[in-house]
Amino acid sequence: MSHVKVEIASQPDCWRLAAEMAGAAGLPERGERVAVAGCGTSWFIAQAYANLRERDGHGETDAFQASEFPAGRGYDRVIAITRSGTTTEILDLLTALDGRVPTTVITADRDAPALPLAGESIVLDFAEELSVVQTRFATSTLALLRAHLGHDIEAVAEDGDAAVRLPLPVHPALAEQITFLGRGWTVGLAQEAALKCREAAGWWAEAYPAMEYRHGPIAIARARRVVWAFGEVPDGLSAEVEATGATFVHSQHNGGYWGAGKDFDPMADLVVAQRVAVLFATSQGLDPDHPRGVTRSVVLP
Ligand code: F1P
Repeated sequence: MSHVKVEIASQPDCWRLAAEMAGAAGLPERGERVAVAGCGTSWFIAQAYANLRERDGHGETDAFQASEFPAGRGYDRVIAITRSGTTTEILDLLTALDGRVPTTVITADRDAPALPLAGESIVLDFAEELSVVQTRFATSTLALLRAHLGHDIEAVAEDGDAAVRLPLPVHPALAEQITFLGRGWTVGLAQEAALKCREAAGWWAEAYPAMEYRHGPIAIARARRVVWAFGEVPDGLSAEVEATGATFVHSQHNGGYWGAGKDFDPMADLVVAQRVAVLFATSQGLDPDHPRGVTRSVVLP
């Protein structure tokens, strides 16, 4: 079995462990103006958290790719998310911010070079991964940050327990392309789901804020293509998608893929999408742990 399959299945228990660290030093105070930076998967987790923190009234929160961080802006704290703690853009950002603003790094490796560059560090070593493709470190980071916002992570983990087991709603033989949609904090999750399909399987996947989808991207929809929405769905969108011949997937649509008749947390949707990405890889005979052209982190000379 691939490492990533094991890591995906372990996510709900990792989220429970992450939630126990919600009191860790270095997480932002209520009212602070915060920026969160990451690259790749870590950037999408930063987006999801930034939206939730602001939505929940904890303070203005921005998310940036580490490489595009706006150097001139004033923040009360900058949080850097990096599984490896080796990504060049993250190390450069922490170096540039040193002494100017309080910083916190969230990483999986307590020996990572990012640690001494940050004021505070939070190490989720239980969520470290052998697969190049990130799953449980990313979602455990989000679970930690959500727990700090006061979310009930046990309820989220119970949805995750179902998500690691239930039948998959998309089959590679019937889906040549997937577009993921989200609203608010699930935009970041939709981006991450699409990245998983591209990274793990070289599968054509895109992602958009759901209200943006009608502004052009819907032209991609047709038979044998899938539109998969996380969270709230704009009125009328499922019918518009189905009119193109594409398949519309949502946890609650047409009886849903949960078969349980209740709303599930969108982090559980992401788990299902991760499983689909792995299936897309293995169905082509690819190794999802070692995707073509992707390295565990990007370390530039
Ligand atoms: C960031 C990252 C991963 C991506 C790939 C390359 O790594 O962009 O998200 O999947 O493995 O590196 P990190 O800074 O979180 O270690």
